[in-house]
Amino acid sequence: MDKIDFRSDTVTWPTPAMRQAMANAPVGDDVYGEDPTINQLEEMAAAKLGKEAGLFVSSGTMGNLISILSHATRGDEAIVGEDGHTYKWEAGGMASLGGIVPHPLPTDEMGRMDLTAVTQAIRPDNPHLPHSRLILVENSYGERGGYPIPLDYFAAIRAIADQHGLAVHMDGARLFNAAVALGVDASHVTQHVDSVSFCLSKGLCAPVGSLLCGSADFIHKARRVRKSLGGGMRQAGILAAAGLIALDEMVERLADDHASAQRLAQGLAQIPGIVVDVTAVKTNIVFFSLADDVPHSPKDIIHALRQENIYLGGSGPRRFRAVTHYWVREAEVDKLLHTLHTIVTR
Ligand code: TLP
Repeated sequence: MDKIDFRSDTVTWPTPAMRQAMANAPVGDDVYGEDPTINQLEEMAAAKLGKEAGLFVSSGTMGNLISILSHATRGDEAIVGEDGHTYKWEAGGMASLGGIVPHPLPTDEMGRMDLTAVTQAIRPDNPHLPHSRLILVENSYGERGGYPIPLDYFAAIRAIADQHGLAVHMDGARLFNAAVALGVDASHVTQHVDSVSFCLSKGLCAPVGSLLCGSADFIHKARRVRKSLGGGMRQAGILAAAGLIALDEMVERLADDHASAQRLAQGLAQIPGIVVDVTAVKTNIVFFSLADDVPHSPKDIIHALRQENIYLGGSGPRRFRAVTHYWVREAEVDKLLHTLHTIVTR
């Protein structure tokens, strides 16, 4: 990479092997279902997640939106964590484009909604009320430093959903980070949900794309919704080729990114004026803050780091977010630590 970029794992460039595969990918018109590379990727993704079918989509946001619009309709309600990505960071798409009412609930230190609160949020059959239709979950949980939520939570959510006839969708943008951190197969993480979307273009380094997976009937419906949103992409096998490599070669190594995040968090804890909870770092996202007595503003610090070609994201008035990935490893982590130490203590 031409810079040291900790702002997100979305900034990752495709690997040389991906660029090669993209150049050589067999393609066809995917709206006709004739792109062999996309068909292969959709089958591979579904098989890996233990679902019947998959759908290649342009982004995580689009995968979530298509899923929500396929499960629910206008006036329906979706129960969702108040800091969940689908609620907070997707431009209100479920409401603005689908007429679906989000019902946000607080989440705990892992990103879990309280199960009693979830049950109480489900509406009785009453013409005054929206129709509860969907529960939205996320794993790993972005706003909790990519916390890999243990699977018993999803089993409990499934039981509630079944009791009340609701569907469950998982935003698994960083599903494989969760699976690697939990030490389980990705299909175990997704076993309790009806549908799941995951991103190829974050830690897995593909340039574009996400997959939505679920039952064959659900994906049939989702394909129509994708078309209605303008998401039919024709010869996109050129992108799916990178996705095949992402799934084949880039999953296991996510453990390296988690190790980098640990190294970063432990190093940050040694810098006077930096506050970080090392124990909260389980995957590849590190949140940290400036102590009250540090005279610099986060804006100044981000600016000073940029002078050294290091990019870091702000996250709230005194808080930062650093995300580790394929292109920032030990040497880059150490450079960030060293430079930050100099800036914060000067
Ligand atoms: N998240 C981005 C920003 O939008 C915050 C990031 O840099 O982390 N679900 C989760 C949990 C995500 O973190 C993201 C991206 C998405 C969905 C959306 O993916 P894209 O960016 O492909 O639409």
